[in-house]
Amino acid sequence: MKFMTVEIWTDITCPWCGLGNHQLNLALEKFKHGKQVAVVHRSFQLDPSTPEGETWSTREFLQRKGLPEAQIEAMVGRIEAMAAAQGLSPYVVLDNRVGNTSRAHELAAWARESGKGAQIWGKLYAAYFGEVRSVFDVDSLVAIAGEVGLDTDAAREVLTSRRYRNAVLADGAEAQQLGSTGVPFIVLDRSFAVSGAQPVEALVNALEQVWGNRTPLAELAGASDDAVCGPDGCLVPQTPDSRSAATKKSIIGPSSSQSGQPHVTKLTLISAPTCPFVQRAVIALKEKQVDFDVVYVDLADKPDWFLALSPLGKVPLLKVERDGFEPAIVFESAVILEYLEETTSGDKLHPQDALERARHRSWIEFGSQVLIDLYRLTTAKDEAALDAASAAVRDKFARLEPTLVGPLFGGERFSNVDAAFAPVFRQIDAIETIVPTGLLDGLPRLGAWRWTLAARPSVKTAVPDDFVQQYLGHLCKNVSLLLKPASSDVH
Ligand SMILES: N[C@@H](CCC(=O)N[C@@H](CS)C(=O)NCC(=O)O)C(=O)O
Repeated sequence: MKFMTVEIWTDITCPWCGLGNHQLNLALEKFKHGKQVAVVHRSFQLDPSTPEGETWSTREFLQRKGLPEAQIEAMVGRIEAMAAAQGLSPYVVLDNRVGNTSRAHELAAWARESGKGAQIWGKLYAAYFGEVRSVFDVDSLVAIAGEVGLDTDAAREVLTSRRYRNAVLADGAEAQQLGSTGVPFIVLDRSFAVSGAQPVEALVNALEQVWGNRTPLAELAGASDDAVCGPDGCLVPQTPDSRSAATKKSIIGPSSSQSGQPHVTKLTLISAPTCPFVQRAVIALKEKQVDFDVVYVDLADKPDWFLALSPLGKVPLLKVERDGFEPAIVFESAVILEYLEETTSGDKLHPQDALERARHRSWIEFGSQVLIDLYRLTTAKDEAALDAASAAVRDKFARLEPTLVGPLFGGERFSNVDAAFAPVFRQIDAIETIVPTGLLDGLPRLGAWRWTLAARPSVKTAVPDDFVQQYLGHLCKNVSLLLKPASSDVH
């Protein structure tokens, strides 16, 4: 099953961006493989140096740039008319306010990690251009987060801690590396770039071309990048009709094999931020120092393209793009580990000896069962279920204890079994920030292994830095009995 990644870089108060984002959504509805497209929203701040904490009337802002009133009215009138023609009405550009958009981007970067990138960007544009609401201050942004179903306390923490500031800057830097000077900037499968808010038909055309042709594309005639906002302001075509239905082309990297030898060119891990099975693959990729991209999905609201790709409706999925081949999907975490071991360079994470290797595979499967027991433990609805799940985990840990060599599973070398169990201990660590579990009591080798894994850089960086908050948030939402201090004597 094929699928395509579409990345869109935009700013928030940029009028072409709201329109470009909307036109991309319309194009994906028209594109016959739209359900097989993963859209990744990325940040591009047109003027990161704008002072924070202040806003200005957009009209005055444009006047201060030296634009005559009549020109401003004509320019904005045309943008508003084009927006209205696409169903965006009201679309208030001039009687609005501008300011530093960093915080709104930080909120969006965080929401992307929860699989809510499309929702938050849609809501930010609707709030700003449609309802003339502020997208600059913490309280307004927290309210917007709540309206797309994000946890408002967590959103406030993200906005006040500024933890996502660097992620926003990194997004912008990446767009520049890819050749963007303004936004909106849309990149299809990292092989074709569309600059400016292009008409829906042009976007559908570009999607079809990239879908059907993964070799470098011929230059399309009549390139138009005039519906674009840059650091110095927004350009407007003379008339809407003067804009060509063609798209600007830019090949970012080679997409066909020169040698005829198949080899991995790009790996994308389709993930959820707290999934322990996903972490196994992330840890292995980091241990092997293999580059990869991450696309998050919201498992509570699985997108159609994901359901089309995932035979079991689960993450992780590994999308593998090789020169000269259709992209392929590998599913099941243990199989992904095997595939990485066989195809990537970097440290080997399986033993050389066939019997030892088979033993390691057996213990990885055992680790999957422990994760299932832990899931039962954290979702138990009554004391009996809680006791049974707790006993199942402790029994399995007791069986594991004598097989551990230490400090890692098989000795000094990191292996796939370590990658498989690190997420088990991470979940226990998170739970134990609230209640003791006693799951590792009396198991000194497992205890030492747990801390060795927790200190490992590949393990530490395998999750978003608010993992504990997100994971415990899920447990609280499910009213986990485990988190009730009254039940802590059971485990
Ligand atoms: N056996 C699978 C388990 C993967 C799994 O359970 N993933 C969970 C998230 S951690 C999932 O996608 N659940 C969604 C669902 O079951 O609807 C593997 O090892 O990859």
